[in-house]
Amino acid sequence: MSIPYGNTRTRVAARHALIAPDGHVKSNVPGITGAASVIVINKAMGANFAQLLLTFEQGGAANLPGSNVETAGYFETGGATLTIGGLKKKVKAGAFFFAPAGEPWSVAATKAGTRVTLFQKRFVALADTAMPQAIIGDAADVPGQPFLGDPDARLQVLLPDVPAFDLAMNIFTYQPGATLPFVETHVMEHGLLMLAGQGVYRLEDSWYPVAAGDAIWMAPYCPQWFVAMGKTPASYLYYKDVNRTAL
Ligand code: UGY
Ligand code: MN
Repeated sequence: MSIPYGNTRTRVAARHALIAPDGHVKSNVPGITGAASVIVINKAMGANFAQLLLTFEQGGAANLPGSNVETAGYFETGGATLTIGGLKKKVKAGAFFFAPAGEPWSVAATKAGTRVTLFQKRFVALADTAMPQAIIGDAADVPGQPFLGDPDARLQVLLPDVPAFDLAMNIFTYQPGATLPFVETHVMEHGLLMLAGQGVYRLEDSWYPVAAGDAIWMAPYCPQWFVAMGKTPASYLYYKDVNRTAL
């Protein structure tokens, strides 16, 4: 979308935000080299997690130490060598991973233009439950299930939906005209990246045209709805906190 000078589709409200890519500004993120790193969402916005967009040069790297932060990541384009603790794999576009809290992880030998989205949160342990394990997978191997019975709105749940995990990372793909079946209002928070296509996102009482490259933050209880528009399917990657007690 071409935007006249002095305008942007970006909106940052108290309980939701739309971040269009025209406004991105890089940060230096400790441990990440040879990359343009954008902290798209974090606690400064009001969120309880961080969403980063890393665009690597050839031979870029990320070296993150083990800490109380866990990371879920998705390779939108490019490729690299990914290591999480004892797991090591060459990955390409469509790869995803989960690095548990306490586990160091790294990305090395990135191809030029490799784009990776990271979701990071502080892990909340669950009593009598083992730590979640490291994962490296390929979204192409994860079947899309009809969402609440609609075959035109398909959900790929990338990480195990078990109590050990306190976050989820999913890909939602809509055929043109398909919608979220109702306006959701829920305790879970979302970070979202539009991967393909376009549509309209309702966030609280505002409706936003959105397209590939846009990011969205939805605070807990932000009413939300989406319709895919245009002639090609729309898809988005999103984060959600799950599986923990109400109090
Ligand atoms: O998982 C979800 O809450 C999902 N249905 N929300 C969304 O796509 N905005
Ligand atoms: Mn939702």
